[in-house]
Amino acid sequence: MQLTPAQIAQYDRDGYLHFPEFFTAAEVEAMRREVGRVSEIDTEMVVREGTSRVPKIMFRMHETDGATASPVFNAAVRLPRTLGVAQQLLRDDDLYLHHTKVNIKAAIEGSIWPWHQDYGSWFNDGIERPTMLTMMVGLDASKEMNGCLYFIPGTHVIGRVDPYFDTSTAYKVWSLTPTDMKRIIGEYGEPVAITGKPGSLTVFDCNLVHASGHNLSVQDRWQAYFCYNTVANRPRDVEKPRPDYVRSRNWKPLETVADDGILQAAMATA
Ligand SMILES: O=C(O)CCC(=O)C(=O)O
Repeated sequence: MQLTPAQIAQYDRDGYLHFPEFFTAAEVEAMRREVGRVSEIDTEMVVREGTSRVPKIMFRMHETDGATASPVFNAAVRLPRTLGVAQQLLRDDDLYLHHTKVNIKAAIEGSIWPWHQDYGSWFNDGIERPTMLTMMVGLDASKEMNGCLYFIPGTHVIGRVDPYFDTSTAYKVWSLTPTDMKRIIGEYGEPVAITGKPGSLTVFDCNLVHASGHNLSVQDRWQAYFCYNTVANRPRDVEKPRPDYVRSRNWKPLETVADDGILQAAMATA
């Protein structure tokens, strides 16, 4: 999939691009089946809400080894539509995944992600430059009521703002301070709700300021996140590195698969 110069200019200006219909219903169904399967597995890569069994975050489904490995997600991250778009936006053919995850945001129980920049924590992983982006895949409809993301368009150009470690949230996040957030919203304007149907895709820059609220509805809000980095920008060694499922050590350049790779993988494992 070739992006137009206008789409690339829009990404450079706003820090994100939204594609309302990116994956087919059959592809969404194949990914959802895998999320359901993996959510039952007991591993540290499936994080649950508090002490309950309710899944919250599921990591590392894109790899071919490990407890959460999923051939369907392994294909999803390498399609010409996904990997190819990441290569165009990062202006580099050699990419790997810093991590991938599925955020469940369970009905009623699913909790907030405070205002942050992803590069706020990825810098601490030893990554020197913000040549990174995330693809957010809608596996459910995302709405304001079920805890969709909010972006502040254009904030990626600020660069990394020093975060603090917010321990008040269920999943602790390197977050932006209230003082910084008031200044940023004053300067860049009101947040935009990123809503969409199942099968939508939103690509966003690792310095774009974003957050999400509680899921106040009675339906889960499943979304997958594929976080690409350039191989040239792989992390340097740091003291006490985070586990492989959040700070990958697999820096081999990703290779593209066929564009119907999700369905092929689903059929092969059925
Ligand atoms: O899934 C969500 O609601 C928010 C996730 C998020 O902001 C992140 O992973 O950086």
